[in-house]
Amino acid sequence: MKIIHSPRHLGHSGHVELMNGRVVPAFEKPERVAMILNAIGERPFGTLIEPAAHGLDPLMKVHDEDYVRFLGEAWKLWTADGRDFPALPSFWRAPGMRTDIVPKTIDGKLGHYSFDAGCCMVAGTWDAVQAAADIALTGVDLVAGGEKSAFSLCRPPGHHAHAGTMGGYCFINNAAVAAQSFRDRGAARVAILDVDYHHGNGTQAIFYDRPDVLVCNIHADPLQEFPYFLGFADETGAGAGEGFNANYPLPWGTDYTGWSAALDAACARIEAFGADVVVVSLGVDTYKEDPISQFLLDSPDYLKIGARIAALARPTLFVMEGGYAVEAIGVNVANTLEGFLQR
Ligand code: OKP
Ligand code: ZN
Repeated sequence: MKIIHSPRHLGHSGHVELMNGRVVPAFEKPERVAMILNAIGERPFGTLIEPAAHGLDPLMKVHDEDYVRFLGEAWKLWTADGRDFPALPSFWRAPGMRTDIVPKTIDGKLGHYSFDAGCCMVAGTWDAVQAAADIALTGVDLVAGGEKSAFSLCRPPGHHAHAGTMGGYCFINNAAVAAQSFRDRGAARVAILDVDYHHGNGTQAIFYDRPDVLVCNIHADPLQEFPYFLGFADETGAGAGEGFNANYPLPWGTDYTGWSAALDAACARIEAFGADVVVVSLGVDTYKEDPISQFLLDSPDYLKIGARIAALARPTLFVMEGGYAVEAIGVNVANTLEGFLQR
């Protein structure tokens, strides 16, 4: 299996987030990728390759043009105001306020284009974000070109990003960009299987009214967990997309027994859909020691997850999302890929 990676993610570092009301170093940090590369390097299945540049057009097929432009200029606008520290949004709309206004100044724009304070920006953020999208698109090149599978080692992650909104550490929705690219290269039916601990609200929203991309999400119940305001079981799609979105919310404390029942249900859904290709939003923050999560999966469970996904017997692109237990993230990702390849 080819693993697509770029050192350009290293530019997205030194950023912060809000945790329990305090500013803390971001959990979504460069060490995550280093640990994954270490673990993969110790096993025989991976060939590391660099992404090819694909430009911004494939991003704008799932994102708004003005949003992509904003991401590209945000750091310049922030520093033009004399600030030499990381940029963080802290103002948002409430229901009832104007939605038809895009503020002219950077603080207003940061609020307009985000839904939380989870997307801190530094000088290298935009370059890292573009590299991650190229990593996803290079994975599509490989799988659309006939490889059975590939692993796009994206960082930052993407599944919380909406068409015009960043949030939850995510700027560009790498999995959505990949799914759209598969469609554009002739796949009639694309399934996205999101196994990250958090609901992939952005991915759901992007494809919500479309019948050509089935989105299945297994995640912590939003009544208890981020992103709180989307990801419930009664969200099944809209219009032509009715029936093509499936959510499997699970309570805090879910172990592999409960989690794998949802995986089986999601896989049955993907089989019934007749997916030509599967994009896996691979988060391993379901791990029992994850510092921001409340599920109880253990490292050997990821071998079984990989094997179950392989049993779908479809071309498969793994796209990296979350996982914050740095000491175990590598083993958990490598186990998933190994379980997939051994089946
Ligand atoms: C991104 B991905 C802690 C509060 C939660 C958002 C979590 C984003 C997870 N500061 N912040 O789905 O792994
Ligand atoms: Zn997550």
